[in-house]
Amino acid sequence: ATVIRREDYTPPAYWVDTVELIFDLDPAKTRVLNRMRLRRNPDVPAQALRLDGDDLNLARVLVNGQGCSFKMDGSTLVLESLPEGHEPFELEIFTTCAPEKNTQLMGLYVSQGTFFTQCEAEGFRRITYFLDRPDVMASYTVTLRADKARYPVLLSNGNLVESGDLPGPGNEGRHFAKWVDPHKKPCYLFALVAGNLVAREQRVRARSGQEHLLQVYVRQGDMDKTEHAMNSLIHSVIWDEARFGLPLDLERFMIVATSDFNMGAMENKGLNIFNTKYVLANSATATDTDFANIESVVGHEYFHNWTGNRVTCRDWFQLSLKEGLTVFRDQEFSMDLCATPSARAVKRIEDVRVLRTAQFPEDAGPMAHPVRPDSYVEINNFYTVTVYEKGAEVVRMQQTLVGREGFRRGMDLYFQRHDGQAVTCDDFAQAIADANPDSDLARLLPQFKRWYSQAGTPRVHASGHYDAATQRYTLTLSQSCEATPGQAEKQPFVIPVAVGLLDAQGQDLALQLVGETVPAGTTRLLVLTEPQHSYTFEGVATEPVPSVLRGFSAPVLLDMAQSDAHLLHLLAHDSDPFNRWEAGQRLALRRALAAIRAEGPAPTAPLDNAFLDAMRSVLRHPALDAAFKELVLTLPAESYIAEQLDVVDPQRIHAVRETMRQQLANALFDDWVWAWEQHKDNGAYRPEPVSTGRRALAGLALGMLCLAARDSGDTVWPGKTYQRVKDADNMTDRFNALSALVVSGHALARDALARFHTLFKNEALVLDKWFALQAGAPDRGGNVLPAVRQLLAHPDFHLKNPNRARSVIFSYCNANPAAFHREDAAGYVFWSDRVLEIDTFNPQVASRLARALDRWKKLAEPYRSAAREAIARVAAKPDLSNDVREVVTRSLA
Ligand code: B3K
Ligand code: ZN
Repeated sequence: ATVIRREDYTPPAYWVDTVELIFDLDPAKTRVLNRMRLRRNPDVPAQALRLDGDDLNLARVLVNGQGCSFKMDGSTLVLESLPEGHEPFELEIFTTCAPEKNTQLMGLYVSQGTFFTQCEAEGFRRITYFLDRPDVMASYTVTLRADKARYPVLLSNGNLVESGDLPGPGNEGRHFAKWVDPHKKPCYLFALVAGNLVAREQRVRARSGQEHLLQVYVRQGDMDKTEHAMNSLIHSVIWDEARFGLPLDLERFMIVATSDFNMGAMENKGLNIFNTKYVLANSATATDTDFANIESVVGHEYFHNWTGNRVTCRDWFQLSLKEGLTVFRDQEFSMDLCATPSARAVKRIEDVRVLRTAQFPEDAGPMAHPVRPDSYVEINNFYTVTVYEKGAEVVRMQQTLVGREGFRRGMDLYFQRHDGQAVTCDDFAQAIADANPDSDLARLLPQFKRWYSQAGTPRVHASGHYDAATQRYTLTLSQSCEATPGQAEKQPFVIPVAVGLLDAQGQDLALQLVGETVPAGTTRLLVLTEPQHSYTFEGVATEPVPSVLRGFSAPVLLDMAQSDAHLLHLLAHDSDPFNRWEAGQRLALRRALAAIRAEGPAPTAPLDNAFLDAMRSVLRHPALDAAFKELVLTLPAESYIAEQLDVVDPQRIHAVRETMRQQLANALFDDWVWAWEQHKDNGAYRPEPVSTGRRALAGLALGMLCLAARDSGDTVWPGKTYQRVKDADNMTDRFNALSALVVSGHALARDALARFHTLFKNEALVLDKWFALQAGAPDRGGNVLPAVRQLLAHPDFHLKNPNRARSVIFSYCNANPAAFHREDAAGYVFWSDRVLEIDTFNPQVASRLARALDRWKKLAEPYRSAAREAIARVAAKPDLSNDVREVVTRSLA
C-alpha cells in the first residue's frame, strides 16, 4: 500500500472537458461507453495519460475514432501515444462491470433490485477509466438504457433532456433517458439511479422567481414516510438563500433513498443518494432523534451544492474544506430553525457532546490527524469526526472572530473568487480574512491556520485571582497541546475564549478590561495567542464566579480549579446555557472520577446531597425547558469518563456510573414521578423542539423509575412502562419505554421485545433499533455477548446490509464498553472475527469497525494485552484491504 502525501500534489497532466456516458444497465453485466474530450494541460510537462480503474473489464479504446495502443500498470490504464500539441482529442473507452457482485457498495451496485452509485471518494474508477481526482471538472451527458418494466425510473445528474422507448430489434421492452448536467463537476459527484421507485414531488419558487421541482424517491410503500424529508429539503432551500444568498442552481433537485449504503448520504449534483435511515420517517416508525437527524442530513447534503459542488476540493487532503464547512452550515441551519434561544443552546450542547465523546478521543489516539491531513493510505479512512466535526469548529471559530455579518461577507468573497474551482482550505480562510481586513482573524491568519495543520486537542488552563483592594479580577489563560503521531512539538494556537463573570446573586457583571473606559458587554471574547496571557477586569466589587469558554467557543479541553460551590453557582445561574449544563457535567464527572479512583470496591453512594439537591432543583425548575433538563440530568457517557483517565478499567467505569444512575433514580424518585406525570402527554405528535424535549425528559424519567423499581422490587412502574410499549402513539415514546425495560433488566423486557418485533417485523429501520437496543444493553454477568451471537443468527440479521451490521456489531463493539471489554477477551475475539469477515466484502464498513479498539493503549490489564493481541491477529492476515490495514497498522505503531 502506498502512502499519498499532500506535499506531492501536482496538477493533472490532462483536462477532461466533456464526458458522454452511455449505460446499458444489467445487474450481471453492465456495459459502459465513455466518450471524453480531453486536452493536455499546458502547464504540465508532456506525459502519458494515466487513467484510474478498479474492477473493470476493458473491451475497447479509441482515440479520435481510431484504435490505439495502451498498456496496463496494475489497474491503471496508460496511453502513451496520444496526439501531440494542445488540441482537444476524443477518447472512447468501452468497459463492462458486474453491479450485482459489487458488495463494497462503491461504484455501481444493486440494492433490492435498484441500481445505485457511490463515487466519493474514488468510486468512479469502478464505473469507467477516468482521471479520478476532484480537480478534474467536466461537463457530463449521461444516457441510461434499461429494461422498462424492471427499471421504469432512470435518473442521473442535472436535467432530463430526452426519454422514450428504444427502437430497433433487440431493444424490445427497453427504454432510455438522457440527462445533461449544466454544471461542470468532479467525477466523485456523478450519480445514477435506475429502478422501480415512486416520488413525492413539490414545486418551489425561488426569490429570483425561478421554479424548481423537488423530488424524494423511495420504494413503493414508503411514500408515507417522505413528508419530513421533503419539508426539510424545502427549509434547506429557503435557508441557504436567506442566510447565505445561495440559490438552487438546477431545475430539479432529487433525493433517492436506498437501504444499502455505507454512510449517511451523498451530495451528488442534483441527485443526492441517501441511506433510508436519513430519509424515511413517520411518527409510528421514527424517533425524535431520527427526525432531527433527517433534517440535518438533508440540509447537509443540500448545502454541499455550494460548499463542495460549486466550489470543490483541489485534492482529498482538503476534504474539510467542504465537510467542515458544510457541517458548520447544517449545524447553523438546525439552530436557525429553532424558535427559542434555549432550543438553539440544546442543539449546541448536543453538537459539543458529539465532538467531545468522539473527536477528542480520535485526536488523542493512533488515528489522530490534522483537520487537513498530511498523508493517507486510504482516503476513505479520513471521513472522520476530525475532518467533519472539528473542521466545523474551526469554521465556527472563524465566524466567532469576524462576527456573523463578517462571516457572510467572507462567504460572499469565497464564492466570488472560487465559484467553479477546486480549491484548498487556505483559499477558504484567506477569503474570510480578506473580507474582514480589520479582524483578529486577518491579523492572526497564519497562526490561526495551525488549526488546520496541527492535530491534537489543545488544553487551556484557566486560573482566576481576585484582588479586593483594587477591585480587580485577573484571569490567566495558558495553552498546551500533547504530541500526536508524527507531530512531537506543537506551536500555540489562536484560541477564542468567551468569558463572563457572575456576581454572588448569579447576575452577569458588565465587563471592563483594564485600559477600557467603559464596560462593554457581559461576555467578552479573549483571543489567546501566546502560551500564556493574563486578562484583568476592573470595577469588580466582590469576588466573582468565572464562566469560561462560554458556548464552547473553541474545541479545547478546559482545565480549571473550580470549587463545588462555584460549579453549583454556575449550574444554578449561568446565563450561558452551555456553561450551565457544563457545570452539572463537571460536578458529576468529579464524583465519578473520585469513585473510580477510590481504593477497594467501588463506593456504593458516590453522589452527595449537594449534588442530588442541585439535580432536583434543575429537574423541578419552573423556567427551564424540558430538553435542557434532560441534558443536565444525563450523566457523562462512559466513553467520556474514560477519556479523563490515564488508565481505563471499563468495568469499573461502568459499575460506578451505574451506581450513580441508581442513586439518582432512588434519591429523586418522587421527582421522577412528577417529571413523568408532567411530561408524558404531548398531544398529536409533532417533531419540534418543545415536545421533543418533553418526550426526552419523560423517557429519562421512565428509565429512572424502572431503575428505582428494580432496587425496591416495585412492579407498578415496570407495568406502566410495558403498557406504554403497547399503547404509545409514536415511536419515540414507545421506544423509550422499551429501552427503560431493557436497560433496567426487568423480566417484562423479554415480552416487550417480542411484541415490538411482531409489530415492526416489516420495518427495516425499526428492526435496526430493536437489534441495537439489545446489543447495547447493560451487561449483567457477561450476558450481552451470547445475546449478540444469537442476534447474528436471527433470521432478520443480514451482515451485508451495513445498517443491520452496524445495529448489532457496532452497537456492541463501539457503544457498549462494559459488555465488550471482557476479562476473558471473548469480546475482542468476536471483534477480530467480524472485522476479518466483513473485510472480505466491504472494506469501508470493516475499517470503521476496526477502530473500536483505537484506545487500547489506555486500557488496564488484562484488557490491554488481550486487545493488542486481537489487533495483531487482524494485522496478521496477509490480504487485508488497504482500509483495514491502515487502521490496524497505525493502532499497533
Ligand atoms: N460526502 C459524503 C461522504 C462520502 C464518504 C466516502 N467514503 C457525505 C457527506 O459528507 O455529505
Ligand atoms: Zn458532507
